[in-house]
Amino acid sequence: MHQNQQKFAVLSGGVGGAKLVLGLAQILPARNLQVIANTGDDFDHLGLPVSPDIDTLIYTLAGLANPDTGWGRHDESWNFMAALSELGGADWFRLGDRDLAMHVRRRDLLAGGHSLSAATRELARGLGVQTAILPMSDAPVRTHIDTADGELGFQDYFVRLRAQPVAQAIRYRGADKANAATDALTALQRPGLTGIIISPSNPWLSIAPILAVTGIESALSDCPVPVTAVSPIVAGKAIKGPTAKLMQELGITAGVVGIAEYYKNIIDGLVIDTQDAEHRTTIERMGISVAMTDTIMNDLTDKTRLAEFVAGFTAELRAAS
Ligand code: FO1
Repeated sequence: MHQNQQKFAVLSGGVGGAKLVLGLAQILPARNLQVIANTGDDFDHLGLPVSPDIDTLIYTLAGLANPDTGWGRHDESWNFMAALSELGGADWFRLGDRDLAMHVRRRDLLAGGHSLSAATRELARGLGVQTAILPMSDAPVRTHIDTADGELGFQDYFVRLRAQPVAQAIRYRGADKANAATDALTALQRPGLTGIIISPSNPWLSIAPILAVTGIESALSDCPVPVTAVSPIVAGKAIKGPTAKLMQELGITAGVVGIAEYYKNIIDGLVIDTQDAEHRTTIERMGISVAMTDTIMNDLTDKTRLAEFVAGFTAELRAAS
């Protein structure tokens, strides 16, 4: 099937996931790409509703993302943070002057009665983003980390404490009471869908919260189309910094086999890097189809190429099903 008839729903969280979404946005018309965003990283900070993974998707697709950090904007200034710091305010979570507008406007929209889905639609539209960015739920879900120092909110743990505390467990607070957002569920049940793609986000931090939301995992298993995941880990590493430490502390085997183990009841296909060719048979024995390519995304060409590869592989699985 020609690329521009292909339709995909994508699950994405974090910086890594947004890279593949940008690649997919290069090859698919906006109406054929719908992204279900993790909201487990969300938190209220300085009285503002911050939704990092939604904003990373909006900024990335708007061409505004900070290329070095992956979060926040590249055209940023920091006067607000400097002034807040002078006043003894919390400056551990860096809110740029332009980024601040995003959180203030989201708070206005939510206070005005908009759902998170509707507010996100409004914010994305304001920045010229055509692709649908769909929060996994309009109810609050919060990723918490159990540590020896007690239970911490994700941003407290990950940013304020620089992921130093030793992690004992990850919890997705509120997920069992949260229903999948209507738009997100509709995207997973869309007629004519070629497949569902799970972006190369960290499964335990960025995809698990989405799957924990009531209705999402069953929508994936009920869907008649293939589900393809892209491994965020290459040769046991490639996840930068604290996340690798967190996985280790949780006793989660890093590497593509750990990824396959985690997803094995949910996915039909897994895209791994050629550097992990030795693990192909082990993963295929789990009943997962494996495709291999260079999965490292440094520039837009890489992102577009990987998007074409993943879309093509998923279309093949669809044709074979
Ligand atoms: N990550 C940091 O490591 N330090 C920060 O100061 C920081 C600020 C920030 C502000 C807005 C936003 O949308 C994201 C921000 N992030 C920051 C990233 C955030 O912690 C995300 O949750 C991670 O990128 C994981 O998805």
